[in-house]
Amino acid sequence: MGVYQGNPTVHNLDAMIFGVSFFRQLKTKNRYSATSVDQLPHHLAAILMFGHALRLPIPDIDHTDYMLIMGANPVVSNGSIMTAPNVKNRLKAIQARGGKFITIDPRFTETSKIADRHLFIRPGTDALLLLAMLNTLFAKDLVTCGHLHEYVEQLDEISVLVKDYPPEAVAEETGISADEIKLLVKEFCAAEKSVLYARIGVSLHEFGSLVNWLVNLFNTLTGNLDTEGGAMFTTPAIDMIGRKKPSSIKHARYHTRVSQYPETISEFPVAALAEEILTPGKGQIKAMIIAAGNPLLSTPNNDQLEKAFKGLEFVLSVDFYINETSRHADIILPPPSPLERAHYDLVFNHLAVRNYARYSHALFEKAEGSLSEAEIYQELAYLMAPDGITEKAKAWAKLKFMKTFKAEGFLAKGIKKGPYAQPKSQNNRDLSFKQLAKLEHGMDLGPLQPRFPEGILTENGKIQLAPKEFVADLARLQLKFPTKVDDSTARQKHSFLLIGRRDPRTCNSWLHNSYRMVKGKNRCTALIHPEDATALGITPGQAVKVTSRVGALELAVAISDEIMPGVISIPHGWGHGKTNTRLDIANSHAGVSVNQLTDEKLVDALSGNAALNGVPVEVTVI
Ligand SMILES: Nc1nc2c(c(=O)[nH]1)N[C@H]1C(S)=C(S)[C@@H](COP(=O)(O)OP(=O)(O)OC[C@H]3O[C@@H](n4cnc5c(=O)[nH]c(N)nc54)[C@H](O)[C@@H]3O)O[C@H]1N2
Ligand SMILES: Nc1nc2c(c(=O)[nH]1)N[C@H]1C(S)=C(S)[C@@H](COP(=O)(O)OP(=O)(O)OC[C@H]3O[C@@H](n4cnc5c(=O)[nH]c(N)nc54)[C@H](O)[C@@H]3O)O[C@H]1N2
Ligand SMILES: [Mo]
Repeated sequence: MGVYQGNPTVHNLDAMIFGVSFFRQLKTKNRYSATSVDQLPHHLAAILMFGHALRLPIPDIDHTDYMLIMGANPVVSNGSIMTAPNVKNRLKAIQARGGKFITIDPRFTETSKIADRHLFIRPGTDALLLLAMLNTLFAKDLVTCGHLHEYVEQLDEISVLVKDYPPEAVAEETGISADEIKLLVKEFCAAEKSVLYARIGVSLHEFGSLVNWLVNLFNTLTGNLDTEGGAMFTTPAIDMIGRKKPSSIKHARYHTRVSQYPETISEFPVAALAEEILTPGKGQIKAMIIAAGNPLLSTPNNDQLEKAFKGLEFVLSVDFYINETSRHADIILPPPSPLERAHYDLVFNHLAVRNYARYSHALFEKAEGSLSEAEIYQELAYLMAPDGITEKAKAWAKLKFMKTFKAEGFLAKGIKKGPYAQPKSQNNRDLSFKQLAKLEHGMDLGPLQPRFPEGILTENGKIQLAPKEFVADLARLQLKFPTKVDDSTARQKHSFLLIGRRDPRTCNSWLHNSYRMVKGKNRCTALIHPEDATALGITPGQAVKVTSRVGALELAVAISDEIMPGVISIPHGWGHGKTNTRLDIANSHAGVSVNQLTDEKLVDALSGNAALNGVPVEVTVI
């Protein structure tokens, strides 16, 4: 049995509580989710440096004077591991108080358009840039850990590791000049409060884990970790981290059967899913449960995964759409829509730029006879219990009958145990669930507060600056980018590096089910630079064929100097045309799936996270 939980799970209270526990009770190690086509490297850096997967640094955007944004486009995405409503205004406010923000991206993005400066970077080379920035810190004697001085370990080791990476050594490969790198560091250190924020552009990346480690290092060694205006940690009303130190490092405790990818926080990288289904032998996956996900469109090498799914003996999907994945299901269990259920954000309160709590009541009654997601998972637990999965599952089944356990009970308990409950809590707020449920707009719990040293959850209570896993992985970087630069991989004639793109009317693959979200001018285009277009003899709107190791696609070109030469950008989530059964999505609006080009073998080797950015492709005119 295998399980894949998609991204909407974390936006769904019932799925978070009841789904997650149900899947745990299946006792299968074959647990997959959208995490490994997303933020897995962030978790790994947090585990190894700070001791917990959710101890994720969040940029204190409302107080910073200088923000470096690397591989993120918050103006379109709304933030991500920086949950920030109205992010555009928050960015402009940095400028209004005399500060600056700068984007580093292979594309001049919607965020770059309002930034003070934009720097093009060649996809996949961010680790080199960060090593050079750290090198500059040591060379210019700018290292300071501020209030965390006593709580860091292995600083000397870092100074040695970054020695081989002066800005001059990485300028050509990254496309950013040595002077520019030095200026970035100078400005960053001169500002009173600075923060480096990096997101999916560098997480879905061959060196995603290294990059996230180096980002945390840079914030720490400039004295901007856990300080106002820097990279801070949240204090949510329901703390999913808990106060106890974790008993073990939740990484590489076991590995996948075929490619030996490591587990992280009890799940495997989804890049391994197809081979785990296709490869015969003991432990081969024969059945899948898919919850709130569409891996056949959202994960690398769609065609191979589709082939794998066709061979499965049983597929169950919990989804309200027939999508590329659920159409292979024997049974689809449709949950109510988001407006028919109550919500409390268990996860995103951990990622938000301000502490807050809000409980949203369901806006509409769910249809009579339909099951809530809580009921679906409890019912499944019950139905499977007679075969004796676990004692716990049986207990859950019983609870279902007694109808005593509701998400609200979980929330009430969580808030009571949390930091705002006691009358003498740090904020004297005396929060309870009952009170929260009455507040239509929730409760503002104030700006982010320093959490360290108490919040450092490593074994010895110190920040690990040089975890051995990252140090060892530097050899892989060195192998890919030998210090002597040659002009090979990235810039072979007419050879491109593929990156992604999001736009405001999409959310991964599923908003494309709505005609209103896909209608209008074609947005599923391949963006290339005018120089490349001229070299290939392409005119705007012309169709091209894009080919990678695993597949090929045909789509129209858009030409713009807002993309770096040698780079091609194609948005993901499109491609419902092949399979969508709804007539209102005309094929002309369906687009194509970029994940027919992304390669399941191209991963961040340390975490197994898919490298969906920086994929080498060929472009030919058709
Ligand atoms: N090339 C490329 N690929 C990418 C990315 C990229 O940048 N480039 N981004 C990646 C990222 S960051 C992510 S998070 C993944 C997302 O990948 P997935 O997590 O697989 O998400 P979707 O493909 O959007 O599919 C979500 C499904 O959940 C259903 N759904 C929505 N709400 C609910 C609900 O409340 N309950 C249930 N049961 N179902 C619900 C929708 O109908 C939809 O079918 O895609 C990844 N894929
Ligand atoms: N409208 C909309 N909003 C969304 C989503 C959506 O699909 N649509 N998805 C949601 C989800 S699940 C997530 S995870 C977040 C993601 O939130 P963001 O991380 O902000 O997502 P993107 O807009 O994909 O931004 C990634 C940027 O990285 C750049 N990039 C690509 N490769 C590289 C590289 O090698 N180096 C550098 N430095 N940059 C690179 C890309 O050009 C792009 O501008 O967005 C969320 N919000
Ligand atoms: Mo995501």
